[in-house]
Amino acid sequence: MSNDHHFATRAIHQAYKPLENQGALTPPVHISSTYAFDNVEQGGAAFEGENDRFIYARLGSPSQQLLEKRMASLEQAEACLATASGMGAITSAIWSFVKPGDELIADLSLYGCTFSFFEHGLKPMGIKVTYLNLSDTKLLKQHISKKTTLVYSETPSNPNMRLVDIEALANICHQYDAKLMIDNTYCTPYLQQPITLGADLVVHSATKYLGGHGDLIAGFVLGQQEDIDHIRYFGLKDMTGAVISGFDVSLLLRGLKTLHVRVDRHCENAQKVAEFLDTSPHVKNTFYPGLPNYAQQPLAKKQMRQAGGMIAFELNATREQSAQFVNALEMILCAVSLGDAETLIQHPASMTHSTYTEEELLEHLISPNLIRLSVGLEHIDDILADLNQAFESVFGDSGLAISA
Ligand code: 3LM
Repeated sequence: MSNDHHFATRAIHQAYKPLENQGALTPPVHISSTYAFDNVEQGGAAFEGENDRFIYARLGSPSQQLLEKRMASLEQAEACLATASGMGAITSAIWSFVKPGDELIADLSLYGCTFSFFEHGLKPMGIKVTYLNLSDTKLLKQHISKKTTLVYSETPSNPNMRLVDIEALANICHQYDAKLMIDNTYCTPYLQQPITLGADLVVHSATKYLGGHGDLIAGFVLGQQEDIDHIRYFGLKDMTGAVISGFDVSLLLRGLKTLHVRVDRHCENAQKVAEFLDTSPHVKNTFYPGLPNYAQQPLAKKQMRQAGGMIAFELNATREQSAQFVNALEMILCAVSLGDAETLIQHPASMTHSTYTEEELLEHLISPNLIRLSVGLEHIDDILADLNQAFESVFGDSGLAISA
């Protein structure tokens, strides 16, 4: 199937023909750990890369290859590697390209375990990590040098919804032969395709919207064939061993089939929830790219197809009252992770971003009062009603009427 077909069609059909597989609509799941050869010569040739036979599941499997082809098509990337987790994707990719003495420049706001990997994995190995506010493209221009191997950012960032201009950053990176690596977990390729904007590598936690049902942990790295081969045969094979299981490949193929439909509804619900929060007298700030008062809305319109399903907000309240608000919710679940059918809420300073110290949270623009909401697929009236009753429970009144 060519890339002329629409996203939704490729998410369902790319790289698999039922009629060439005994009519099976759902592709078979390969769980074999090893693959047999006709003889030693054929096995030897496979190890030399002289034929395309599968060898051992740490290097890939037929069902993994199908998933990778489908995902590469959705991200408009030349190649893709599926991994056992988002952190498996991030660590396998970064370890493949940095060595002691190199510099990695990262945006100020990062998912907690990515930050922890930079602090406790890369820095002790002699890799310099510099954090900059990459929303201000000028800062990259001022700090990048020939020692910079990688520039790394999420957009929107977890948890505070800041954006970076992918195209502008890529142009600067390429003047210095540095690679731009974007974590596209929040958007998925349905809403944003960093490679088409000049990024060299894209990583995902597929645990989130791509799987979509909270029943798997997985990741992806995407980029040019040469880079992905290097990550597969070095970063993953020899360093992290973060191999995806055949069962998770199957669940992910299923998740991808409905990605566009689910994400459309996540965005529709999140827009209404963000508007509701933004008009509440109990909410100090609502960070959502779909709000007219969102500072980076022009950039959101330029590089994102819709505003996404994630919202961050701060209450006009103490940290204790913010926790009380989360605890007062009845249908909405207090849980980390995101992109599931269930609406999930959490307090980053206590949970996902507890890898940052109090000082680091402030330095990295993550307010200790911030609440993160992953808007799910329940009926919008029920989501708003639950938020409303939590406002009443903490503040004595909701401050407004619900209008979905
Ligand atoms: C979370 N995030 O709740 P896995 N990149 C981004 C992410 O949000 C995540 C990863 C990578 C959350 C997980 S916190 C204990 C739970 C932007 C994960 C890592 O290895 O698949 O979890 O992805 O924000």
